[in-house]
Amino acid sequence: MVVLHHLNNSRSQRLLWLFEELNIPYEIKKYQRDSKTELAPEAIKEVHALGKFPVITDGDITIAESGAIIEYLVEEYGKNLSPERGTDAGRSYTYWMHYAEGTLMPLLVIKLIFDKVKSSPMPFFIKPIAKGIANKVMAAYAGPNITSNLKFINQHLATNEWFCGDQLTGADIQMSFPLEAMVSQQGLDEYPNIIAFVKKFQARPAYQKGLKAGGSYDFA
Ligand SMILES: N[C@@H](CCC(=O)N[C@@H](CS)C(=O)NCC(=O)O)C(=O)O
Repeated sequence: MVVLHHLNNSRSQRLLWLFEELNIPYEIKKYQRDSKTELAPEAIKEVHALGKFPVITDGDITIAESGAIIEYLVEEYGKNLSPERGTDAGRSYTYWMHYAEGTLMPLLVIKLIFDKVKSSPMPFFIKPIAKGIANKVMAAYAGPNITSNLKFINQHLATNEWFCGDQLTGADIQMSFPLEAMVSQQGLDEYPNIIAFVKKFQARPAYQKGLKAGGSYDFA
Protein backbone atom coordinates (compact mmCIF):
# COMPACT_ATOMS: atom_id res chain seq x y z
CA MET A 1 0.00 0.00 0.00
CA VAL A 2 1.15 3.56 -0.68
CA VAL A 3 2.14 5.41 2.50
CA LEU A 4 2.10 9.21 2.60
CA HIS A 5 4.40 10.90 5.12
CA HIS A 6 2.29 13.96 5.82
CA LEU A 7 3.24 17.19 7.62
CA ASN A 8 0.44 19.38 8.99
CA ASN A 9 -0.09 22.67 7.10
CA SER A 10 2.14 21.75 4.21
CA ARG A 11 2.51 20.83 0.58
CA SER A 12 1.65 17.21 1.37
CA GLN A 13 -2.04 18.16 1.71
CA ARG A 14 -2.40 18.24 -2.08
CA LEU A 15 -1.40 14.56 -2.26
CA LEU A 16 -4.36 13.60 -0.09
CA TRP A 17 -6.57 15.26 -2.71
CA LEU A 18 -4.79 13.23 -5.42
CA PHE A 19 -5.21 9.92 -3.55
CA GLU A 20 -8.95 10.56 -3.18
CA GLU A 21 -9.27 11.69 -6.81
CA LEU A 22 -7.55 8.47 -7.97
CA ASN A 23 -9.49 6.37 -5.47
CA ILE A 24 -6.49 4.30 -4.46
CA PRO A 25 -6.00 2.88 -0.97
CA TYR A 26 -3.36 4.72 1.06
CA GLU A 27 -2.08 5.06 4.59
CA ILE A 28 -1.13 8.37 6.22
CA LYS A 29 1.77 8.74 8.62
CA LYS A 30 1.25 12.10 10.31
CA TYR A 31 3.99 14.44 11.57
CA GLN A 32 3.64 17.80 13.35
CA ARG A 33 5.72 20.94 12.84
CA ASP A 34 7.66 22.23 15.85
CA SER A 35 5.30 24.74 17.47
CA LYS A 36 8.05 27.40 17.83
CA THR A 37 10.27 26.98 14.77
CA GLU A 38 7.59 25.47 12.47
CA LEU A 39 10.30 23.12 11.19
CA ALA A 40 9.68 19.47 10.35
CA PRO A 41 10.56 16.77 12.90
CA GLU A 42 13.92 15.03 12.46
CA ALA A 43 12.17 11.61 12.24
CA ILE A 44 11.37 12.13 8.55
CA LYS A 45 15.12 11.92 7.79
CA GLU A 46 14.84 8.18 8.43
CA VAL A 47 12.56 8.04 5.39
CA HIS A 48 14.38 10.56 3.15
CA ALA A 49 17.75 12.22 3.82
CA LEU A 50 16.61 15.80 3.12
CA GLY A 51 13.91 15.71 5.78
CA LYS A 52 11.25 17.53 3.73
CA PHE A 53 7.60 16.72 3.07
CA PRO A 54 5.90 15.13 1.23
CA VAL A 55 7.50 11.71 0.88
CA ILE A 56 5.73 8.52 -0.20
CA THR A 57 6.70 4.91 -0.05
CA ASP A 58 5.15 2.27 -2.28
CA GLY A 59 6.53 -1.14 -1.35
CA ASP A 60 10.30 -0.67 -1.46
CA ILE A 61 10.10 2.50 -3.59
CA THR A 62 10.62 5.86 -1.81
CA ILE A 63 9.86 9.14 -3.61
CA ALA A 64 10.28 12.76 -2.48
CA GLU A 65 9.41 16.06 -4.30
CA SER A 66 5.70 16.69 -4.78
CA GLY A 67 6.00 16.95 -8.58
CA ALA A 68 7.86 13.63 -8.82
CA ILE A 69 5.32 12.00 -6.49
CA ILE A 70 2.34 13.27 -8.49
CA GLU A 71 3.91 12.11 -11.76
CA TYR A 72 4.62 8.68 -10.26
CA LEU A 73 1.11 8.20 -8.82
CA VAL A 74 -0.62 9.38 -11.98
CA GLU A 75 1.58 7.14 -14.14
CA GLU A 76 1.05 4.08 -11.90
CA TYR A 77 -2.55 4.50 -10.77
CA GLY A 78 -4.45 7.06 -12.80
CA LYS A 79 -3.40 7.90 -16.33
CA ASN A 80 -6.69 9.76 -16.86
CA LEU A 81 -5.15 12.60 -14.81
CA SER A 82 -2.30 13.08 -17.30
CA PRO A 83 -2.81 14.32 -20.86
CA GLU A 84 -1.20 12.54 -23.78
CA ARG A 85 2.47 13.48 -24.21
CA GLY A 86 3.39 15.29 -27.44
CA THR A 87 0.09 17.24 -27.47
CA ASP A 88 -0.45 20.89 -26.43
CA ALA A 89 -2.10 19.65 -23.23
CA GLY A 90 0.84 17.31 -22.58
CA ARG A 91 3.36 20.16 -22.94
CA SER A 92 1.21 22.31 -20.70
CA TYR A 93 1.21 19.51 -18.12
CA THR A 94 5.02 19.40 -18.02
CA TYR A 95 5.20 23.20 -17.88
CA TRP A 96 2.84 23.72 -14.92
CA MET A 97 4.18 20.69 -13.07
CA HIS A 98 7.66 22.29 -13.08
CA TYR A 99 6.47 25.88 -12.77
CA ALA A 100 4.72 25.39 -9.40
CA GLU A 101 7.86 24.44 -7.47
CA GLY A 102 10.49 25.88 -9.87
CA THR A 103 9.16 29.45 -10.28
CA LEU A 104 6.15 30.22 -8.10
CA MET A 105 7.03 28.60 -4.76
CA PRO A 106 10.56 30.11 -4.50
CA LEU A 107 9.00 33.61 -4.76
CA LEU A 108 6.52 32.79 -2.00
CA VAL A 109 9.27 31.38 0.18
CA ILE A 110 11.35 34.60 -0.26
CA LYS A 111 8.30 36.62 0.81
CA LEU A 112 7.69 34.34 3.80
CA ILE A 113 11.33 34.63 4.93
CA PHE A 114 11.41 38.44 4.68
CA ASP A 115 8.01 38.79 6.39
CA LYS A 116 9.49 36.66 9.20
CA VAL A 117 12.64 38.82 9.34
CA LYS A 118 10.47 41.94 9.75
CA SER A 119 8.37 40.48 12.56
CA SER A 120 11.15 38.67 14.46
CA PRO A 121 12.29 40.00 17.83
CA MET A 122 15.73 41.68 17.60
CA PRO A 123 17.70 44.53 19.24
CA PHE A 124 16.02 47.90 18.52
CA PHE A 125 19.07 49.32 16.71
CA ILE A 126 19.15 46.36 14.23
CA LYS A 127 15.40 46.45 13.45
CA PRO A 128 15.46 49.43 10.98
CA ILE A 129 18.41 47.89 9.11
CA ALA A 130 16.78 44.44 8.87
CA LYS A 131 13.45 46.02 7.87
CA GLY A 132 15.19 48.19 5.24
CA ILE A 133 16.89 45.17 3.63
CA ALA A 134 13.65 43.14 3.68
CA ASN A 135 11.65 45.99 2.10
CA LYS A 136 14.32 46.52 -0.56
CA VAL A 137 14.39 42.86 -1.62
CA MET A 138 10.58 42.77 -1.71
CA ALA A 139 10.27 46.04 -3.70
CA ALA A 140 13.09 45.33 -6.16
CA TYR A 141 12.70 41.61 -6.74
CA ALA A 142 10.11 39.39 -5.06
CA GLY A 143 7.16 41.84 -5.08
CA PRO A 144 7.18 42.68 -8.83
CA ASN A 145 7.84 39.03 -9.72
CA ILE A 146 4.94 37.81 -7.60
CA THR A 147 2.68 40.37 -9.29
CA SER A 148 3.74 39.41 -12.83
CA ASN A 149 3.30 35.71 -12.03
CA LEU A 150 -0.17 36.24 -10.56
CA LYS A 151 -1.22 38.25 -13.65
CA PHE A 152 0.14 35.47 -15.88
CA ILE A 153 -1.76 32.72 -14.02
CA ASN A 154 -4.96 34.79 -13.84
CA GLN A 155 -4.73 35.37 -17.62
CA HIS A 156 -4.16 31.67 -18.29
CA LEU A 157 -7.20 30.73 -16.22
CA ALA A 158 -9.34 33.24 -18.14
CA THR A 159 -9.34 30.88 -21.14
CA ASN A 160 -8.63 27.49 -19.54
CA GLU A 161 -11.01 25.72 -17.23
CA TRP A 162 -8.11 23.71 -15.78
CA PHE A 163 -4.38 24.33 -16.21
CA CYS A 164 -4.05 21.97 -19.19
CA GLY A 165 -7.41 22.71 -20.85
CA ASP A 166 -10.86 21.32 -20.12
CA GLN A 167 -9.87 18.40 -17.87
CA LEU A 168 -8.51 18.15 -14.35
CA THR A 169 -4.93 16.80 -14.38
CA GLY A 170 -2.06 16.25 -11.95
CA ALA A 171 -0.81 19.74 -12.87
CA ASP A 172 -3.89 21.30 -11.21
CA ILE A 173 -3.09 19.35 -8.06
CA GLN A 174 0.53 20.54 -8.18
CA MET A 175 -0.60 24.19 -8.67
CA SER A 176 -3.24 23.97 -5.93
CA PHE A 177 -0.95 24.50 -2.93
CA PRO A 178 0.70 27.84 -3.83
CA LEU A 179 -2.60 29.24 -5.10
CA GLU A 180 -4.74 28.28 -2.12
CA ALA A 181 -2.01 29.46 0.26
CA MET A 182 -1.93 32.89 -1.42
CA VAL A 183 -5.72 33.21 -1.60
CA SER A 184 -6.09 32.35 2.08
CA GLN A 185 -3.28 34.68 3.22
CA GLN A 186 -3.59 37.62 0.84
CA GLY A 187 -7.12 37.41 -0.59
CA LEU A 188 -5.96 38.04 -4.19
CA ASP A 189 -9.13 40.08 -4.88
CA GLU A 190 -7.63 41.54 -8.05
CA TYR A 191 -7.20 38.03 -9.54
CA PRO A 192 -10.79 36.70 -9.86
CA ASN A 193 -9.89 33.74 -12.08
CA ILE A 194 -7.44 32.44 -9.49
CA ILE A 195 -10.06 32.79 -6.75
CA ALA A 196 -12.65 30.98 -8.90
CA PHE A 197 -10.16 28.20 -9.64
CA VAL A 198 -9.35 27.70 -5.95
CA LYS A 199 -13.07 27.67 -5.01
CA LYS A 200 -13.77 25.16 -7.79
CA PHE A 201 -11.14 22.61 -6.76
CA GLN A 202 -11.84 23.03 -3.03
CA ALA A 203 -15.49 22.14 -3.69
CA ARG A 204 -14.62 18.77 -5.22
CA PRO A 205 -15.71 15.83 -3.03
CA ALA A 206 -12.24 14.24 -3.36
CA TYR A 207 -10.57 17.44 -2.12
CA GLN A 208 -12.95 17.59 0.86
CA LYS A 209 -12.27 13.94 1.71
CA GLY A 210 -8.52 14.58 1.60
CA LEU A 211 -8.98 17.60 3.85
CA LYS A 212 -10.77 15.53 6.48
CA ALA A 213 -8.13 12.81 6.30
CA GLY A 214 -5.19 15.20 6.74
CA GLY A 215 -6.18 17.05 9.91
CA SER A 216 -5.40 20.69 10.61
CA TYR A 217 -4.75 22.75 7.46
CA ASP A 218 -4.83 26.56 7.46
CA PHE A 219 -5.21 27.25 3.74
CA ALA A 220 -8.61 25.74 2.87
N1 LIG B 1 10.05 21.25 -3.65
C1 LIG B 1 9.77 20.39 -2.52
C2 LIG B 1 9.68 21.25 -1.26
C3 LIG B 1 9.67 20.45 0.01
C4 LIG B 1 9.48 21.34 1.24
O1 LIG B 1 10.15 22.35 1.42
N2 LIG B 1 8.51 20.96 2.12
C5 LIG B 1 8.19 21.71 3.31
C6 LIG B 1 6.71 21.54 3.59
S1 LIG B 1 5.65 22.68 2.83
C7 LIG B 1 8.89 21.17 4.53
O2 LIG B 1 9.10 19.99 4.64
N3 LIG B 1 9.17 22.07 5.48
C8 LIG B 1 9.64 21.73 6.79
C9 LIG B 1 11.08 22.09 7.03
O3 LIG B 1 11.73 22.66 6.15
O4 LIG B 1 11.56 21.80 8.13
C10 LIG B 1 8.47 19.63 -2.81
O5 LIG B 1 7.64 20.13 -3.57
O6 LIG B 1 8.27 18.53 -2.29
